[in-house]
Parts: sequence; structure tokens; C-alpha cells
Amino acid sequence: MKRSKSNVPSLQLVQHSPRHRGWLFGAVGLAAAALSGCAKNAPQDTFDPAGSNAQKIQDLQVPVFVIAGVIGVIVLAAIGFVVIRYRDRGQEMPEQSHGKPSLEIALTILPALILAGVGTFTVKTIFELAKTDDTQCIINVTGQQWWWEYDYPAQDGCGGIKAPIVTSGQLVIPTGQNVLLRITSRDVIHSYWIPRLNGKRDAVPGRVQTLRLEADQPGIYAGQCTEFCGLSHANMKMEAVALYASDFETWKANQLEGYTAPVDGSAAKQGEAVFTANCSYCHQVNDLTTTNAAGEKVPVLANPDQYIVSGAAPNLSNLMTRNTFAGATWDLLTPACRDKVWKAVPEAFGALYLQGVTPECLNQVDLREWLRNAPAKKPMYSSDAQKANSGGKVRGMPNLGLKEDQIDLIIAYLLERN
Ligand code: HEC
Ligand SMILES: [Cu+2]
Repeated sequence: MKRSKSNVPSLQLVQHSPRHRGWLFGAVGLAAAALSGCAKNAPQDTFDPAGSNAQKIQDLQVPVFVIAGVIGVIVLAAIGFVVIRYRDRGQEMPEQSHGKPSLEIALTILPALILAGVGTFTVKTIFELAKTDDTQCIINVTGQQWWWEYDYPAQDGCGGIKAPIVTSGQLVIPTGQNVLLRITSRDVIHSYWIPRLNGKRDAVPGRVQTLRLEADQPGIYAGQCTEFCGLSHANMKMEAVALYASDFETWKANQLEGYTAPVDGSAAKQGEAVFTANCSYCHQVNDLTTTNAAGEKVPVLANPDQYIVSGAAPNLSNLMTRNTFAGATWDLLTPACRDKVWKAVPEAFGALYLQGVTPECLNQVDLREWLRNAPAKKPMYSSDAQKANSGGKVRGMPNLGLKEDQIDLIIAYLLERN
């Protein structure tokens, strides 16, 4: 191969041209920005594990990321070198060779070994994450457009649960315990993901899939549905709330406390009547009663399956014990009160969370907007045609056309659901 000195490509050109140097600085700057983004304490950071399951994933993904990164850099550098060094400058064709067995065998065996190594540790981690025989607490998780329901079956686990607990949006778990989620869906496929506690698990109608969670420290761990599930997919979030065992006992006791009817003559009492008339056919409030035509006290039972496409609506018995609503998308707490809870140190967190939503802390703005016209806040139909095709049922919460004074009364009533 003939080559004159003048057309020998030079990598020096890359280093010395100011234009290229600009590119280099740009790339380094971008990489630094990306890395500093990682260092920030983002609530859904997969690289910031907060429990043993997430830690197992971390222990796998970091070495794999490094190995893949090093190989990636080597391959890209080799490609870059060859592209520049041997670019077409009108030179003669180099001598053609046909295969080099030793190199081919080496380049087959080396990646195979790397993949076998990565594969072994991946399979080992998958098996460890699938373990269920050390379960200490079982919680059923059901996805539907566009919120998550949690029900805690009566069990010896979770420190003992005497009667079922049903809640939504925020999953409350005891710290340090191996919690087993049994995940399913009432409509389309959703996916449950709390990045700081474990990987994802699809919620598939007609199937129950399990996912283990364990949180080392008290606090709130954010997540979101990660399987596109329709119009308000982006408004389908969830939070796992971890409490010390003693605080978890208090939480359970709060959830199972009997119904306290509002005081006669209060705004909340009038709100109870508005609620019974307008909301209770979809939303259950445990032990709520009403008086029938014959003057007997009868339980008020919700029948969401008759009115809603997914067949379910959140249980509102203890709405004000959670911090968020409508798929954990809006806060029930004002920004100042929310900040206090989210930023609390682990030792102080439980007491603050267990306060629930006090009247001073209630985020009236979003809750009122929701009650005024829920579909305006959280889109539920992609078109009028879809709305007409829902078989006489509604998707999500409908616009109930409430008047402002009715909303005032309902809020007074809901504030006592704690
Ligand atoms: C036709 C059924 C239906 C009726 C009637 C209804 N809702 Fe809803 N509501 C829903 C559904 C479904 C959701 C869940 C929507 C979502 O999160 O996307 C919901 C969500 C809510 C939430 C958020 C709860 C949570 O834990 O996230 C509140 C609060 C609420 N409704 C209050 C009311 C009140 C108060 C009334 C009566 C004025 C009412 N709803 C009437 C179906 C209904
Ligand atoms: Cu979803």
C-alpha cells in the first residue's frame, strides 16, 4: 500500500483544531451535567436503593454498567480510529485477506465469556428477587385506570391484621420487613414500580404476579405506573410509605377504627348526607349507615361495578390518613405541610405522617377542583366517541355538577375521614 506523507491522516488534527476542541469540551460538559444529575437526590432514582431488593439490583447493575461502559468506550474508540485513520483519500485498495481463525475464535470466546458471567449473576439476582418463602407481610395491589388500590388481607403477617384494610394511592409498609405484593389489574395492563425499593412488575388482568419490597428507613418512596395504560397513564402514580413497626401498628389501628358519625347539626353532618346521596354508590365509607323508608338503620354499600368501567372506586373511609389523591397525582397537603413530611428525618417521619391531613394542612385548591369537575383535572376520555362507547359506565370519576356549597359540606365531611 503506497502512501505519501501528505495524506497520512493525523489524529493530531482532532486535537489541535479549535473547532474540534469545542466539540470535545461540549461532550465533556454534557457528560458532567448528566453525572451531576445522577448525584442529585431524585425521588425516583434507580441508582439510590433504599432497601434490600433494590440493593440486589444495584449490586448487579453497577458492575454490568461498568463492564458494558468500558467495552462500549473501547468499541467506539476503535471505530473512531478506523474511520479516521482509513478514510477514503483515493488510496489504493489494501490487500484483501480472508479470515484469521485465531482472532475469530478469540473474538467469539471473549464476548461469550463476558455474557456468561453477566448472565450467571443476572439469573442469580432474578431468583433471589423472586423468593417468597421469607415473606413477613402480604398486601394485594390492584391497578385500574388510573389509580392503585391496596388491600391488606387479615393475616398473621404485617404484625397481625385482624380485619381487612383497603386504601389507595399510598402503600403503607413496616420498615425492615419482607413485604410481598400480589399484583393484578381490573382493566388493562399496568406496571408497578417503586424505583428505590425494587424493579417493575406488570399488573395483568386475570393474573396475580408477586413483587417483594423492603424499605430500610421510614419515609416516602415515589413511583409511577410504567406500562402505558390509556389517556391518564401519566397521572397514575403511587407512593410507598415506610413506617417503623410501632408507627405501623398505630397506622393499622387508625385504619380499623370504627366509623365516627359527625356531630348533629355540624357542617360535616350535612356533608354526610350530601355524600350519601352523591358519592356513596361508587365510594365505600366503612360502617356508614342511612335510614331507609321504613325508618330502619341500614348500611350504605357502594356498587362501583355498576357504574365504573374498571368496577372500582377508592375507599374513602380514611381519606385524610393519606397525603395524596387520584392516583397519588395531587397532594392532599398544602406545599408547606407536604414539605415537612417529605423532608422529615427518619426518626421524626412516622409521627408527622400519622398526623394525616389536618384542616390547616388541607390542600383545598386541588381537592375542590377535583370535586368540581374531575375529568377536567384528570383526562378520562380521549374522545366523545369513547365516552359514548363505555357501555353506560363511566371511566374514572365523573363530573357530578356539584354546587359550591355542596362542595363546602363534603370537604367538612371528608376532613373527618381520618
Ligand atoms: C360514578 C362513580 C363515582 C362517583 C359518583 C364519585 N366518584 Fe369519586 N372517584 C371515582 C373514581 C373511579 C375515582 C378514582 C379516579 C382516579 O383516581 O383516577 C374517584 C376518586 C375520588 C377521590 C380520590 C380518592 C383517592 O384515594 O385517590 C376522591 C376524594 C373522590 N373521588 C371523592 C368523591 C366525592 C366526594 C364524590 C361525591 C360528591 C364522588 N367522589 C363521587 C368514582 C366516583
Ligand atoms: Cu397504569
